[in-house]
Amino acid sequence: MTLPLSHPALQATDPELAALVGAEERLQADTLRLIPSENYVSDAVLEASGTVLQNKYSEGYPGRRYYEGQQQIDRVETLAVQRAKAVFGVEHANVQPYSGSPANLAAYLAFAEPGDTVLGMALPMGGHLTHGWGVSATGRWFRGVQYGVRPGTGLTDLDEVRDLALKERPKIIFCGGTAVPRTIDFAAFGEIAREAGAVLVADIAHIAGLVAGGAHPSPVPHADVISTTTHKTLRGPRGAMLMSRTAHAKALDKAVFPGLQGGPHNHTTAAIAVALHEAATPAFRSYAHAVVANAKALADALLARGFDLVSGGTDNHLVLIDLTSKDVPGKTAAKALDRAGIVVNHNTVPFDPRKPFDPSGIRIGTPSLTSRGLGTDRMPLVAEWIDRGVRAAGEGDEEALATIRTEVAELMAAHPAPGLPVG
Ligand code: DSN
Repeated sequence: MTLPLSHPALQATDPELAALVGAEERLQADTLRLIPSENYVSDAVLEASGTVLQNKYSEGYPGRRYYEGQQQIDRVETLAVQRAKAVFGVEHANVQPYSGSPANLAAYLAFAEPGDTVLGMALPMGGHLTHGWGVSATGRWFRGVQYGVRPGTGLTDLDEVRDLALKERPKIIFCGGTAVPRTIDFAAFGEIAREAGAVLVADIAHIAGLVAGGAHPSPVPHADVISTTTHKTLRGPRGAMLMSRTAHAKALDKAVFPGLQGGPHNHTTAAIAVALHEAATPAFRSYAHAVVANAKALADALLARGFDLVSGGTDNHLVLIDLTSKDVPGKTAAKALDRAGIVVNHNTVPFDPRKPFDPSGIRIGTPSLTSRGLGTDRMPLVAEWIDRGVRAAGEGDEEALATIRTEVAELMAAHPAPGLPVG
């Protein structure tokens, strides 16, 4: 294996680990990565997250720390906060949450007491574990009430949301999720939350980059709180942010620190600042729109090949394929596609008769392939590979999968990924 020259110290100190990193770089370079929550960060984001900012402890907030020596750290965090406020048009931003789940937990800590009712989309319908789903601490320590989608259309049932909100009077309503292929109606959720006297938390983790780039409507001014990770369509490091109006700033900040976390990960804060700097550029705007155009083109090409898509298509970066009519379970398809160099995840579909660990669907998305410069003209080919891969999965045809893998690697070689030292 050729190790990348950019990790000489790692190679000298720990060749075993360096080899694993090198192999992962190769894998990310050679494969068609369709997991909608993944992406490729830029070289600048990667560099920022590997700096000496790693060495600092800085519990507290800029100007109010429990440690000295914060001259530069305060500036870094202030820069990230200012950029988040500008990119998303919000009054307040907290860039310290370690990731999406702690960010959402902070919202609970700020606005609810244990045992209180919260309303969120059910996980099998496309929601997130931390929106009150039973196996999560949020579903064990709070009373999670869940809404879903309409059986016929696969679209969020806003009538059900309103009925549940008025009946259950939740302290918090979550909108957003992990498998929502359509535009989230933040205005409607905002109205329901106001009517029910609940705090609306818009979890935009999946679509943050689309919101930043103007390719999805913004939750501002409808949501009281906006929660997001920074590493999905936003193309930043693994981290998260909470944003709100000034009125909620104190409660959220207190919930993040000292409520839930200790020292912020300053190297991540720096990389978030860089990602937000990139997200403010016209190039990122084009990227966000290209992600959506690619997803629509891919959905159309899959429909043309007889695939069933939850909600019939997509408005964003994500496509949820129901493989029931293909008679291939989601996990079998996902594993076969992986062997063909196409990386997806198995996923439940709404009203799935199968078990979550071996569900009926696969979830795909276009953030990563768009970061590599693939355009709508390539989506019919991607759909063809998925079609051939799923068929091969059903027939146990390993040769067909190996052929696709060669074709995928060839196309990927022509589209080098940002942040990777190998082409
Ligand atoms: N697990 C993430 C996703 O893949 O959507 C959400 O937390």
